[in-house]
Amino acid sequence: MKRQDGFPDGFIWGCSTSSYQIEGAAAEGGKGPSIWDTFAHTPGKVAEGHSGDRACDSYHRWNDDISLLKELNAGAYRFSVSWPRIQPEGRGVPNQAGLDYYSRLLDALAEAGIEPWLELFHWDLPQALEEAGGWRSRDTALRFQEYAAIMYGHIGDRVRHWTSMNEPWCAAFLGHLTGEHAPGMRDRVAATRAAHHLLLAHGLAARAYRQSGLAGEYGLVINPSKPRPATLRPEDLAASERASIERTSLWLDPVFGRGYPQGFVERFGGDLPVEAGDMDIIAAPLDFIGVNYYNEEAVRAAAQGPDNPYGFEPVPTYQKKTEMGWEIEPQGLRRILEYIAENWPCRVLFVTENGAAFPDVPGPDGIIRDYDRIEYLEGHIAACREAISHGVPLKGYFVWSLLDNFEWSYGYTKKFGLAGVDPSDRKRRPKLSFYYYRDRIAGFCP
Ligand code: IFM
Repeated sequence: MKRQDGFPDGFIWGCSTSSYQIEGAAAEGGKGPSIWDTFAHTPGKVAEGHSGDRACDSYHRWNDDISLLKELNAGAYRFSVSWPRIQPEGRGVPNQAGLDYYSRLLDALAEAGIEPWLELFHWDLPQALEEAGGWRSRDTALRFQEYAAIMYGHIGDRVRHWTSMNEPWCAAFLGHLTGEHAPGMRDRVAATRAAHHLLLAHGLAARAYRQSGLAGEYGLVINPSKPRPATLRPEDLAASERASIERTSLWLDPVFGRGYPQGFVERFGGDLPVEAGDMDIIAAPLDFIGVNYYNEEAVRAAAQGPDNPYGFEPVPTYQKKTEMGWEIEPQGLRRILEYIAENWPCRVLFVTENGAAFPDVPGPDGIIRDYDRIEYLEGHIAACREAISHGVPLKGYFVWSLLDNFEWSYGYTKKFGLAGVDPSDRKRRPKLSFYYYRDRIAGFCP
């Protein structure tokens, strides 16, 4: 039956999660520590001293997650593999218990008819590699290639959609420039080196995938942004241009074989540890780009200094905000998709994350009627439909997130899930938005 909502047949509807945010079992099954285990256990780094030690306990309750996905009738589930579960020290022979965990998950997804979207890296770098220089070191990119090859060899035949990594901007800049994320550094040179090695790791892993002979689709997930200038003053226009380069072209230009953007090279090129051949590796052919979008913002020029390493800053805007303080601007999703489709030769785009944190206060009956999240999702899904009608090759949409989970430095204080997770027994409790999304997936939303 033809869909009533204007989305093409075959459009992929899914949900996203990530390993450290949901798995828990931080020291079980032979898993080694990651930089997020270390960071979360460092006093003052995460709200209320929270950590991913137990998270949603998906290491044990993965079946509950699959039941939710089945109830949604989701076509796809995007999850990440915990590198230190596979290689506790970030190198060497794989840990069988770790491989078995993902193998069980894949079997159950196959049985449920849900397409796995496997992501190799969502920020939980093995701590042992951090101690050897982390993403500042070229060797980490080589170790990533080794880890990727292990995954291709063990489960490659059961996964048709692969992504190397999630939002390398966050790993490089939040991790090494502002220190909000693990490993918590505040050093521009470190951030620039990390950016290059993340891209190199992506390229090495993508090339290894092609060489493996596997025939799935391979992509990279970024969180692009093209902030509005706060005013038309030249310095604010330049600030918005710089912000857009760091969030968007710094990643897409090299991946599409154009090298690093001039605006970045002029400022930080001396810190980019590029070696002969790197740019070709980074430009390994891709099947799709994943776009994570939450908000737009407006920026103005600001004095660069220890408290503002970017040299630009967001300005308050009039739009309604989510619990993260992020403005709600569905048309921003359409704009960024169109901007990417017009400026880079992407054959296919997916919205690999979109969603919002809200207070989620339960009613007297215990049910969370999260109308604000429903309105957010409805607006952004409508923006996707508009982008498609304007010619954007958008082929799917994933909600962030299936579950309330560990929201990095905010711990469990910010909730993005379609389902809550009871802290006492880890039971999943669908919110009203869960049923909204189920109906939206079905193509009929009353
Ligand atoms: O929770 C994160 C996710 O890990 C990466 N993208 C943004 C989400 C919300 O902040």
